[in-house]
Amino acid sequence: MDDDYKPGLIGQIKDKLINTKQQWAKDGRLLTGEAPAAPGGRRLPPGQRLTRDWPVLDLGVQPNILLDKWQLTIGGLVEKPTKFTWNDFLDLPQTDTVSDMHCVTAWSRYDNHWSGVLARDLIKAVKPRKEVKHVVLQSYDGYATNVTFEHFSGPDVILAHSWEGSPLKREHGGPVRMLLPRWYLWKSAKWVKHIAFLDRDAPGYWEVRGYHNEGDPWKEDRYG
Ligand SMILES: Nc1nc2c(c(=O)[nH]1)N[C@H]1C(S)=C(S)[C@@H](COP(=O)(O)O)O[C@H]1N2
Ligand SMILES: [Mo]
Repeated sequence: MDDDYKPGLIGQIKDKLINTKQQWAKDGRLLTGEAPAAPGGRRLPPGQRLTRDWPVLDLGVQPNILLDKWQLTIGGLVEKPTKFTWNDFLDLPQTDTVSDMHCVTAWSRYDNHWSGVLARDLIKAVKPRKEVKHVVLQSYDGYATNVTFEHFSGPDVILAHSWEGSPLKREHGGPVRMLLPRWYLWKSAKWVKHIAFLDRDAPGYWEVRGYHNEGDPWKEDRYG
């Protein structure tokens, strides 16, 4: 973690919101105890409600990264550590996906259209070594989250720069955010800056504050 939680940023973080979420984690708020969905069954995971708008959730800092300053660096156990500029990023294969979002605060939003670079295409470009088991996503606001390499390699995992045909808005993580649609949305780092491929796990911002390490909405992996 190169520059986690800089003091200057910490000062701006909405402590109240964070404390509330941590308290929810402690209390086990929103857990229904329902069983995981049967295969081929429902679309709305247990305890979730559908929303048509798109709430904004973050640590209270929405970094403004100009495209000519934007960089995505890839490090850790890879054959080709890489620094992508905006143009380099657009030179990678571009793909459109459609997926649902499930936030641990209990809203879900269906049929989001994303455009960007599939994690699979990024993996092809940087070639992780075979010891790699975990991935850490680090963001311009000091946020970090961890996923297994298996999760990161899913066919629907995308580094998105557009939503519904328009550039992703700053409040939703533009210029580029991750989308890991099979996991609660806290795994989908906004303003992604650095991706590290590791042979060990490294729990991120919410994972060390009471959230589950995995975050499967079908198993209600809300808090861990
Ligand atoms: N960089 C960064 N990414 C982040 C967060 C954050 O605070 N910083 N919050 C996470 C959480 S808890 C959620 S629910 C989603 C919210 O994404 P949205 O604001 O686009 O709905 O972003 C996730 N990614
Ligand atoms: Mo969240």
